[in-house]
Amino acid sequence: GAPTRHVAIDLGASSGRVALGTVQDGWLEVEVLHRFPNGGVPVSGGLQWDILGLWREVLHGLTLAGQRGVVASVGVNSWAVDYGLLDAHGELLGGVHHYRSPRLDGVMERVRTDLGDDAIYEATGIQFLPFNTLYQLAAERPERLAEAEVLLMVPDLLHFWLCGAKATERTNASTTGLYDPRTGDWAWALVDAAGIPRALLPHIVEPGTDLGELRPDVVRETGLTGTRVIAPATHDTASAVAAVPAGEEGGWAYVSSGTWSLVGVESPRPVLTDAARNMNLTNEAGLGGTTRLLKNVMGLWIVQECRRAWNADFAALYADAAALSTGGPVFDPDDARFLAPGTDMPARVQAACRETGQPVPQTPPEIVRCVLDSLARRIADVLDGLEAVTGTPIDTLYVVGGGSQGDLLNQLTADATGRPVIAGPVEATLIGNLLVQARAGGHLGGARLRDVVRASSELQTFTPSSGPARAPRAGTGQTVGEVIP
Ligand code: ADP
Ligand code: LRH
Repeated sequence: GAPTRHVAIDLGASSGRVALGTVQDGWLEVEVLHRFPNGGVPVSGGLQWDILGLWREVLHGLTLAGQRGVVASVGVNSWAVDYGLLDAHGELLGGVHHYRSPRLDGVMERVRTDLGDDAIYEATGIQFLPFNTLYQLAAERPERLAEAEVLLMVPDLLHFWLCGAKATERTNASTTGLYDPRTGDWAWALVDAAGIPRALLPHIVEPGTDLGELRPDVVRETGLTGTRVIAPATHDTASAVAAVPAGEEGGWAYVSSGTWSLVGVESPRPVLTDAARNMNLTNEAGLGGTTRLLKNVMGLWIVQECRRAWNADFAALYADAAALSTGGPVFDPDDARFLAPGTDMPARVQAACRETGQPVPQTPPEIVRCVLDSLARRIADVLDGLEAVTGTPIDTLYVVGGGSQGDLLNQLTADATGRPVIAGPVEATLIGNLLVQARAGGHLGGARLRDVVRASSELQTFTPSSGPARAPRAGTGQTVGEVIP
């Protein structure tokens, strides 16, 4: 058939991009038109996103896309949990708070005590993380909530600015801690118990929903005409998981690697067992009614903040870190002390090693190596936990996202997990976003989404380098993950 063109806007916590995707005969070509930095803005003792600055970058990217010709559709995805509040006139009320804002200090603890952990987890199946939307709303000033007519998650807010629709797309709704993964609706009893006005929460729509046409002001600004706004899987991690280049073989897990390392499996249904809760696992919505059963691991955030502190040449740093010997100190990267921004991040890493009686990394390469070793170790532990919770062996690990460019972390992850790591695509989120739009427009034919990803991406495999790190699995009668060096 004739090629169609779609624009994906991917806003990550550390950077954003606008890309043009061309789809033809089960093949996707992606061209990134515009990249821009993103991050928290410290203001008035809090931390916010520069949402208007991001919107300006989006408009600029759309203008570049418009210069290339006809664009069938556009869709936005972003990081999860954060939102804007609109008043009755559709005006944004104040700013968009950052999920690492100190306004959340102590709030989750209070809400957990008030509502009870059982009630919260049974209703939502979401990992207890201090920034879930449930807790953020508890930190709102009552006046701001009273003035608000509707809450829109960040991608939904941008869709509203693009086309005027007020809807919440399902995958991102599922990150809020206000969503029931079994009913697929808001967790109304919990919403009521938390004192959140029901009317704040818009109706939930599926990924692939046509939200309408561009508003006249956006058409004027960008030069795009005839372009539809189609919701992708608006949670960046959902789009990334949709673009994991796995076949139909089963037995695989993924790491969506960027600011966070989202480590999980795709499950046909939510898992809200005691085992899942004890592991503090998240059940987020994926494409086609699947569940992303995963865990938030602190991720490359720790390295990003070290980098900010040092202002160093990172290629050289990684090379020096790779030359260090194995068996160095490791710490728990999910310790809450690493959540907040700060140029004292290297000191926090050192303190964590010191407190556990290990050698304290001193130089930047030693510290980076220590962080990567710790992430790899943590990913391995989460995989073992996921196997135990689901009863399904994990033989292969797919790593997608910006972090999949890090050869050192990929190799350390293969070594720590004892599984082959298949790295790429780097722009999985953009790809997932584009393919959902293309499919919604009827431009993918019957092609399986992940087959298109595989056909269109270059992947790299990392093999565990030392002996069989894992024991033979009971019951399967075979050794899995054994690698001949
Ligand atoms: P997010 O969507 O959370 O902003 P990305 O998926 O864009 O994150 O990934 C950004 C991360 O990718 C950075 O923190 C950086 O550590 C990592 N990264 C990017 N390029 C490289 C590279 N060449 N080598 C190693 N890591 C890289
Ligand atoms: C990754 C991500 C992750 C969320 C976090 C807030 O960008 O969306 O899935 O938990 O940001």
